[in-house]
Amino acid sequence: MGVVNVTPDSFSDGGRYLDHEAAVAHGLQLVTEGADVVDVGGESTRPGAAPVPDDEERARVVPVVEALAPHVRVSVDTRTAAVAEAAVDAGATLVNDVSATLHPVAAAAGVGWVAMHMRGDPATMQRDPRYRDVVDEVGAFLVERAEAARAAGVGEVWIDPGIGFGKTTAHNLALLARLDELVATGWPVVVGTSRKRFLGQLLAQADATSGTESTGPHIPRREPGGAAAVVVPPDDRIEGSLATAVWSAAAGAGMVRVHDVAATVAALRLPAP
Ligand code: HH2
Repeated sequence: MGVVNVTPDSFSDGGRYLDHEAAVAHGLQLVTEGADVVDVGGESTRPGAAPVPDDEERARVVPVVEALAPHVRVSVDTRTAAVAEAAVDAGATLVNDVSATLHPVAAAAGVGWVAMHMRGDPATMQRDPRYRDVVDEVGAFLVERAEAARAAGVGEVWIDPGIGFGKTTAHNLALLARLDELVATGWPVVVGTSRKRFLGQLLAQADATSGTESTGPHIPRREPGGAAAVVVPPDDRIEGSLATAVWSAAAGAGMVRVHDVAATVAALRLPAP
């Protein structure tokens, strides 16, 4: 699944594809690079992001979905029923739902649904998230959501642990380390680690440990807003994105949601050892 963010403020590509032509061209480029699904979103869900009015989100997403749908399977990345419905009318056949509440829309429209786990909402989710056992809690939540969707009549249901959505780096790593437990639920699994902040943190740490901090391969920087952490910026997180995509696929995930489609497809095509 390749990502097209039609937003001014997404964490890794905000503003690059807000323009209609640029968004469509990027989506088509991802198809030539090997994406099976293109995920079109009109609202950033990065930590601290403010909600976008429904009309605005719909106006961003629908024309891009319409233009891409004849060429590739399109999913709509939204947590708003009206936007999901409009995108399905425009040709989307998968609702990628970070709120895990829109299964009635998918059931009524006869399309697929991705249920993602998020703790709280984007505005507040990274304020001290805590779990007793993150893998057990996320897994139980997703299975309950998937069963509700199946009971409501959704034929194609995916579950997604929601890497970075109300989770610390340790939580994200636990979910990846024990991804096989989510796979063992029998529901097909989607994973989205691409360019996420925890990778920026881990890459900066790895460079520091190997003594290459000042000479590369990455250039870490202090995060904006006076935050104390030093991280590798989003465009420079490719190694972490690829390593975790390959790891996820090897653990049994059926789909990975990525920005760097060509590199991910090449990495996933490597013969298994
Ligand atoms: N992550 C993001 C958005 N949508 N959907 C699923 N199913 N899984 C994810 O992990 C996931 C998602 C966040 O990434 P991005 O779209 O690049 O950024 P932003 O939310 O800032 O637009």
